[in-house]
Amino acid sequence: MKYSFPEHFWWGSASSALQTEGTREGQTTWDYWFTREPNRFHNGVGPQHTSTFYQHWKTDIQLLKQLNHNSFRTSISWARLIPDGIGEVNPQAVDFYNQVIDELIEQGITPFITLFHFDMPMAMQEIGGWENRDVVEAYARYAQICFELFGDRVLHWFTFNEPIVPVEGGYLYDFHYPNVVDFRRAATVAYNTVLAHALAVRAYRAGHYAGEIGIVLNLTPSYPRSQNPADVKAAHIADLMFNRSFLDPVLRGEYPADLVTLLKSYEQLPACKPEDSALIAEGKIDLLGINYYQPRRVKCRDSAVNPQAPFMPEWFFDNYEMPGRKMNPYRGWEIYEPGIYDILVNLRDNYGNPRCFISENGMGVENEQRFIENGQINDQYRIDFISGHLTWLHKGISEGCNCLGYHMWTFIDNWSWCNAYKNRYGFIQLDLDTQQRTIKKSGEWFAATSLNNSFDK
Ligand code: BGP
Repeated sequence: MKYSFPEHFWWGSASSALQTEGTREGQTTWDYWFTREPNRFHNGVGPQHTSTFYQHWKTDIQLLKQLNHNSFRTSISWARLIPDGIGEVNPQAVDFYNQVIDELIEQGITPFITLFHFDMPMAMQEIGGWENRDVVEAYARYAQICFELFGDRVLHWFTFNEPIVPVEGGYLYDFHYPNVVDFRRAATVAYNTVLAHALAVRAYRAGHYAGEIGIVLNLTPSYPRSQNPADVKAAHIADLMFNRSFLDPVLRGEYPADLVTLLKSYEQLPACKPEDSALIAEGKIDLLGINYYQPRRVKCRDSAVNPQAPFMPEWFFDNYEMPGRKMNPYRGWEIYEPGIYDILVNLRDNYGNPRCFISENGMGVENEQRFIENGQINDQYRIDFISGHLTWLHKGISEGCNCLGYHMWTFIDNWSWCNAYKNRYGFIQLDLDTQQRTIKKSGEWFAATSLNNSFDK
């Protein structure tokens, strides 16, 4: 069967500043944390070992063109642009981002720009990071500077990439700096991130720029083990905590009432100011980026909560390992293609069918060298992964969902936070010693799909 996509469908990939660029003036939390605890990073490889986009941006953009990308998302590094987060703008950074943006446009690739992809300037973290409203203000200033510098050419802006991940990683589950385990502080970080988002949207609207502004959320549809009311309730709470805590403010302009009630009853609500609600309502977006990697399967808890244990989302559910689920064993994530369709249908039916696109989807695989045939990685599993998801996306579009494109994570194998280079995601293989880039079979498949705006399966 042939799967064709709407005209002007966005085909591309996503990356981020910290994971690709390399050497930078301003320090981020990642640089600092690595000096403190290198053992937290796979094989002790830290954020200085990137795919060197800062040096190779021009030839890398040629490779994007070879992949027939018509669009590409990366982020601006706040710490590169404003090394201490709040002071002087670094002119070399302005030159660099201008060159990248201009070259992308020159090559017919529409730049999509994220303002924050997990990379907090260390100077901002030192004064409390997202827990401090001064940092929220500093971010709003940074966003405004970006709009002024690049907003004449960048027409698709994203305030944050997966804003719940720094909340989970840094304040609940100990996989990002500052490694705090404290729900109320996590809720404060989440809340202040929403305020920062809304301030950036406000600044964008005030500047009357030609483009659009949105956010990228990692949506994990929550499936209950069964239709038993206790399982359904568990899935509902997981959905409130992990999806709707950001989805509702950015699409409806307010938090779900039952999330607020729940957190209030456990005394976990962050400090709010009376003027916040009006600001949050101003944060409604034009375009939603959806990162989809895995579903969340839950069931009601089997055991009573230990009242001495720190308050956690898991007070309300247990994770459920569905028998027979398809796994990506390297990343430990379930592969569930219909999830993409369920997300789109939920947006269509419950959120007014917003303009959206898949901003990340991908499969990280370990030791891909074993699949080399005639000098090229034959990653048929990745082609199957992509085409499997695209068929469900196609079904969503054919049923009226407003999905405008599909971006993969990522174009060249890159450094992946605590996993460093353990799992490779790229359309293009990166030789870490020589920095040589070689297109994988999936890259060729994607280039053909993008060119034809269709694929056969
Ligand atoms: C997303 C992030 C990316 C990227 C990707 C792959 O959550 O936006 O930055 O890293 O996941 O995940 P990981 O690197 O953890 O394997």
